[in-house]
Amino acid sequence: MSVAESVRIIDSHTEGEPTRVVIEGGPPLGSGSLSERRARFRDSADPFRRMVIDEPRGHEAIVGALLCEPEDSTCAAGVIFFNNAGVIGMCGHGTIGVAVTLAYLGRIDVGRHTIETPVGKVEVDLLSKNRAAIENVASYRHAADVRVDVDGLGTFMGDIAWGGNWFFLAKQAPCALTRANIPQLTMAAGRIREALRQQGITGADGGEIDHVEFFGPPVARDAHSRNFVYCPGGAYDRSPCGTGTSAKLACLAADKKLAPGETWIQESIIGSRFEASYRTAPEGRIVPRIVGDAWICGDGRLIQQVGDPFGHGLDPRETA
Ligand code: PYC
Repeated sequence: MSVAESVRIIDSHTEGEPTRVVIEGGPPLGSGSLSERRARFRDSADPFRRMVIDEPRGHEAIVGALLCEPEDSTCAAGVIFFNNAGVIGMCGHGTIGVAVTLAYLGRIDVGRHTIETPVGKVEVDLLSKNRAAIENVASYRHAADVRVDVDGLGTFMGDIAWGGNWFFLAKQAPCALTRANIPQLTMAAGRIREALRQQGITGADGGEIDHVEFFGPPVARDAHSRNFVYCPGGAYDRSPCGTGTSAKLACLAADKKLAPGETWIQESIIGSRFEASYRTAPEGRIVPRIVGDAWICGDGRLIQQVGDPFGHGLDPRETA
C-alpha cells in the first residue's frame, strides 16, 4: 500500500463533544510561541487540517488538537486547536479531552498540570482518568446590551465576551432549546454571526465574533441554565462549551449574579453538563474553572493513500 500521509490520533469526547488529538505525524511548525506556531499552521497546513477534520476521516463537530512541544518546558504539553473552519484560540472541552488523552497515554497522572495554548497558559487538574478541571484563560465581558439587527429574524440584544474565543451571548433565543429545534437554532445563530460581521460588531481589537450562544431553562433540576453554542464552522457544540461557559461566567460576574467560588451548572443542548465557577483576576477579569468528563473512543491512525481524490478532505459546506 502506498501511503502519502499517516497521522497517529486519539479520539475522545468531552460531555459528547469530540476531540481528535494528533500525537504523531503533524506538520513541522518550527519553534517559537504557540501563537507563532499557530500562525504557521494556519498559513501552511490547511491540507493537513482538512485531512484530519473533514469527511471522510472526520466530520464537522470534531475539534482537532495538535500536540506540540511547549515553549516552557515545565508545561505538560503545548496544543493548537483547529476545526472545520480553521484554527481556534482555545477550546475548553478540547483541553479536558487533551488531559484525559495524556492520562490514557500514561504521560500525566492525577494532579495539576499546565498546558500552553496560543492564547495563554491553562492550568489543568486531572481529577481522575476521565475527569478534569481547567482553569481557563482570563475571561471578561467586553460589551453589554449590544444590538444586532438580523434580516427576517428581527433584533437580538446580547453581550460580547471573551472566554478564549469571542462570543455573542444573546439575551433571547429564537425558540426553545430542545434537540428537535437544533436546525432552527443553528440557522438563527449563523444569521446572527453573519449580521455581526456585516454590521462591524467585533470583540476587542477587532476580534471576530465567531461563536454565538443562546440560553434557556435547564432540564435537570440542579442545573442553572441550558445553552446552545454555535461554532465557527456551522456545527453546534454537543458539550456546554468550555470557552462559552467561561464567557457566560464573565457576564454573570459583571452583572453580580454569581459570586466568586459559587458553582454554576451549565447544561448543554444534549443535556450534558459542566460544573463551573470562577475566581477574580486583575482588571475586572475572571479566571473560570470548568469541570467535565471525557472518554477515549478511538486510538489509531489516519492514512491517505496516494491517488485518493478526497485525500485532503471533503467539506460538505462547499458548493463547488
Ligand atoms: O469547549 O471551548 C470549547 C469549545 C469551543 C469550540 C467547541 N468547543
